[in-house]
Amino acid sequence: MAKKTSSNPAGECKFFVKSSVKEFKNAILWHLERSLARSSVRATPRDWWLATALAVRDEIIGRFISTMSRQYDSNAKRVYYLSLEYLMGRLTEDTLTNSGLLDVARGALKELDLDFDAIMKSEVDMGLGNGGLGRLAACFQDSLATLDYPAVGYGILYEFGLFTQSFDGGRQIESPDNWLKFGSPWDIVRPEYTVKVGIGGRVEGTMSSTGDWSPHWIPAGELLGVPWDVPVVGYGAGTVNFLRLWESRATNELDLNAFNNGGYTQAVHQKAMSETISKVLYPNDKTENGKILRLMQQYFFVTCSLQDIIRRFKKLNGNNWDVFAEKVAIQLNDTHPAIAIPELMRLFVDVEGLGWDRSWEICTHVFAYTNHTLLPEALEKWAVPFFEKLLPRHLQIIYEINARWLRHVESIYGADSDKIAHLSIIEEGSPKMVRMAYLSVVGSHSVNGVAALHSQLLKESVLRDFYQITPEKFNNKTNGITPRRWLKTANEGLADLITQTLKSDTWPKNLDELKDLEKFADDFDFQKKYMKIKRDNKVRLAKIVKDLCGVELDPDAIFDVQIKRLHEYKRQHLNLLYILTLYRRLLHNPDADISPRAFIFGAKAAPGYDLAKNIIWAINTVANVINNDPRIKGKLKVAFIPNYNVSLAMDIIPAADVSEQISTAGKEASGTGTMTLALNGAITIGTLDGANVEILEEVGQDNIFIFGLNVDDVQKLKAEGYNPRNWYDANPNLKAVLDWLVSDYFMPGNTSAFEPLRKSLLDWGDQFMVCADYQSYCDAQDELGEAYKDKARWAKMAILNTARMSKFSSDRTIEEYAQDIWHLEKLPPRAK
Ligand code: 26Q
Repeated sequence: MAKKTSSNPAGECKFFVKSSVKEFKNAILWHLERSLARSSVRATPRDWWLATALAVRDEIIGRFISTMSRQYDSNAKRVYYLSLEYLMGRLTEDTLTNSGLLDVARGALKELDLDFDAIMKSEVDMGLGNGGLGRLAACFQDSLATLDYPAVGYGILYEFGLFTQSFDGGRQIESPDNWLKFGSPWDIVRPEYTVKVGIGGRVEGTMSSTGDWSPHWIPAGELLGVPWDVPVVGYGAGTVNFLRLWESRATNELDLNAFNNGGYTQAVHQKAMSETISKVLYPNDKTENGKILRLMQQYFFVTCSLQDIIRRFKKLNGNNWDVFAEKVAIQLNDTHPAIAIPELMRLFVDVEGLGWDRSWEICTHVFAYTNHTLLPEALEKWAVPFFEKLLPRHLQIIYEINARWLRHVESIYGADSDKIAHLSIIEEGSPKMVRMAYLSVVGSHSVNGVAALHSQLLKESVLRDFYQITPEKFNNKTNGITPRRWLKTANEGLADLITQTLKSDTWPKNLDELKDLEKFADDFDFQKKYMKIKRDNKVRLAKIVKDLCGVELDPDAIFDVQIKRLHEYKRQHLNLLYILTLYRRLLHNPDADISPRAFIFGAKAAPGYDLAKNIIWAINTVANVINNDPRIKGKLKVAFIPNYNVSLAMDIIPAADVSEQISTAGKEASGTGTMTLALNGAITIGTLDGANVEILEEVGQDNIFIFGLNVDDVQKLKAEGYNPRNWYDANPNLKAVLDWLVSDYFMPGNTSAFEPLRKSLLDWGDQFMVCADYQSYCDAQDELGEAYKDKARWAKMAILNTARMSKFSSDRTIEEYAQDIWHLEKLPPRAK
């Protein structure tokens, strides 16, 4: 039995924050009156949420301050996580969980006659991210604080997060997510750390007293970066780190100059331009080349963060640059912050007056780069003329980095022009492009992928030439998810059952303890309790689905869930083809003995991604027909939940029976939804792609449904010349459902509605091999449907999935980063 309280002090669950229900209730009432000027009689649910948030903020602020002074006093090394996205979701409930105040707050609100869950729903999601990459950054912050690592997450305080999605006639409509409209109790402004940011202009040079040419940048304009800190409370509240998010503002000087010259409107325009930079998150989760504002966002938050890091460093270490890499580790979350490499060079060489070689030595010791994609078309590139206009000095520095790098390449391969062209940071063409991934590899000491398969494929494909020259840089860090949010907060029923069964409450910090659940996998009593919790969660989700989609779900049906961004490579349309197949089968034989199914989707499409939007429309249209067809007696339901976000994920995941992870093999770098779902007892149906490979290793082949082509098969089939028409002609079911989709049946009078979807498969090459995987997917789905009929078998599978997910705690991932890449020491709080 895992009861680690005495042998594992780090796992001890003593919370640093303490408060009684009565004290907490009084604090809420105090804030309601003093901070919000509200009487309890007139308070709205939002007022109550805000007062509760302020009360918990008071409780953690002491820990926040003591963490900062401890990190400062010890002059410890810190890791700085640079990410353009943080998909945090709601903060209050998770902060309550991590500070140990959840029961206290629940009790306090109950004494006030309020429904805790309803009050918590007043908080708007902090949706400053697109999907997996942004959510990973959020999970990492939670783990860093929980494990007592000194860390700061840097990013942008977007005024508008990812767009809000609704449906009109089944089609996606986007509207702005004005999440900050009424402010947030979790953002603390730090005006004293405001920094200046230059933009545009030209490079001038002066000859130094020693006869060296020293270039410097004369920017054409300047703006300000104002930092807002969001506290990140570790589980147990021993360490409270923070996210520092930058807001762009116009400088007063700029306004005044233009104003004095009579250019009032110009002044206002410039102010608006400056403040546009942090206005909105780009809604693409694959690179969209060519948006200059995006490059400005990247540079803006990178220079703000680096200036902040250098300020902090100097305060403690003066100009002792020799120790910089002993105090600072910087992780680049994809190439989005890669401009940090030339920017740190500029700050060292031009501003601090360090020589090039010494600066480069420090830089390459400080930076590490995480890659999140294998799709070559998604690798970020910026046109050289853009750089020239926006960041002329950085362009020079990139050219210098490249020249030195290519000299190194030449020293290995000789004057092999092919090799040099392949490895150059600058891609020839018109216009020339800066390859940000190459810049990141050259400027970092570590390059990692996010799942074992992905890291392997990186070495074999997109970064092969780099791997050959510097194999020691390449490593894997399989992603993880925080069990605090994704089990303890999201699935309280299951969390309580685990605590009771293991007779231990330390598992949220030590997920390996879950392995001890294995011995209950066959225990009838435990199975019953486990499946009762699942059913309760399904009842709750069914209510949400009814409210949001108007669709009635049967809690005894299989809840089959696909929640992720909408992408052809993720193949939501393969799922749709199976739904059509089942529907047809039922129409042919309404009494067919199939397990009733509820297919549940959540997915946003990038606003400019037409085919993704066509797939959404198709799913909604088919859903509408199926849900209203009395002939199939409710055996099949399809619900597309609008505006999928972190909060909805927390409602959906605990209620899922089946997790759809059906990307084309070799395309999904990792996938993290797959981990949250399996932890909550959903059985994966998936391809051998990304993290699925490692999930299979952990749960064993009896507890997962694997189907389809693997990476080798995909490559082979491509090489042979894949022709989707052959698969269509050879498979009557596939043919039937694809033809059905464009018939009058689903969209009377508009048979061309889903032509793009059909054509993408039959006429445009079926790039993601939907046709090739169709039959094998249907077979796996049918097998899964059969397996569900055996309740004991299903319960065992679900329990074993929960028990065997410990590898995928983001604590494990962060420990690996800390040891292998950052060489970072923990700084635990002083004893209480
Ligand atoms: C870049 C330039 C311009 C505009 C947008 C972008 C952009 C923005 C976001 C490009 C990519 C993203 C996000 C990518 C992402 O979420 N990738 C996912 O990362 C997860 C965490 O590692 C993996 O689990 C997923 O497999 C991967 O798709």
